[in-house]
Amino acid sequence: MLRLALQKSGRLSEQSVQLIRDCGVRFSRMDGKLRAVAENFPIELLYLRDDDIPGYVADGVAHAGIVGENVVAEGGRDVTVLNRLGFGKCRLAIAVPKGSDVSGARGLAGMHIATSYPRILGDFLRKEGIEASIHEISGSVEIAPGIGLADAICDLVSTGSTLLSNGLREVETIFRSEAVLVAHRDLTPEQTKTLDALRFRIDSVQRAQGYRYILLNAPNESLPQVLDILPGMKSPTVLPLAESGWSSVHSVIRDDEFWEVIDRLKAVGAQGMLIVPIEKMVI
Ligand code: PRT
Ligand code: ZN
Repeated sequence: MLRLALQKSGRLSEQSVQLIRDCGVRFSRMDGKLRAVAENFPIELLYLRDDDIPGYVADGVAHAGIVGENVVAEGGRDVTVLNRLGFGKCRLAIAVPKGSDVSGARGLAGMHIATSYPRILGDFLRKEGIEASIHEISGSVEIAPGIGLADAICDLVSTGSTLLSNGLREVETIFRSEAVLVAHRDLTPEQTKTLDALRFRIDSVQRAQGYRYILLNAPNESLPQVLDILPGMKSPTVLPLAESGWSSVHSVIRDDEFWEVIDRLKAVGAQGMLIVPIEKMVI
């Protein structure tokens, strides 16, 4: 049985649970319960505070976990980072009051910086050779300059609206983070096997998220151009339509080039395009 720790409630909880469900693992999530055993996969889920996850995994109480990379780096516990999961993206940034004339990290010399991330900030300042003092606070970091507690802050940012509404401006990003799958260093062969099976499913789910399946009809004379635009996984499937002189083409396209590909296909005569999401992609 592999014990997997997820954030109990917070920014990563929903997507962590969804990812495991997308991997075909069935479990019930009852409010208030701290653990759940999966019905069809040898894992047990533990719901914990995010800050506790690296420690539980390092100590082997949990064998793996899903947590923000920022929490892993700040905690300094010995865990292996296995997969980047593509959600919970944010950056740890230094910000100063809007009116300040500090323009880059160098300008922070001699300042007091408030943060909940003293380790990551300390490493950054040391590496850059900047002498500034770190004031550790556990929450509401963004109000520190306004109440005279610090000259600058170092906090997580995603949209930037918290900084903006507190009259702050970013000067430097010092760390980029997203949710990661972490594991204990010494797993038993059986635990490793279960974790590998889970990672195989995670990869298939993630790969599918970056692609869509496309079906279209094209006159046979424009097939060379259509196939040129649609490389597909290996090569596209081409089937004859009942109407002679026409073919149906099936392929996959990347999400990030979706509209560009559609426009080019239209321009070479493709019709009746059907684009559908892909649930899993196994290669
Ligand atoms: O209760 P528990 O200890 O488990 O949770 P928590 O309150 O400590 O963490 P939580 O749920 O807030 O965040 C969990 C993880 O989500 C973090 O460790 C990050 O990896 C990730 N994450 C992604 C964020 C953000 N985006 C984020 N924007 N964590 C926090 N924020 C906060 C930030 O601290 C600031 O207060 O949101 C505010 C800024 O947001 P914007 O959108 O205004 O820039
Ligand atoms: Zn926390």
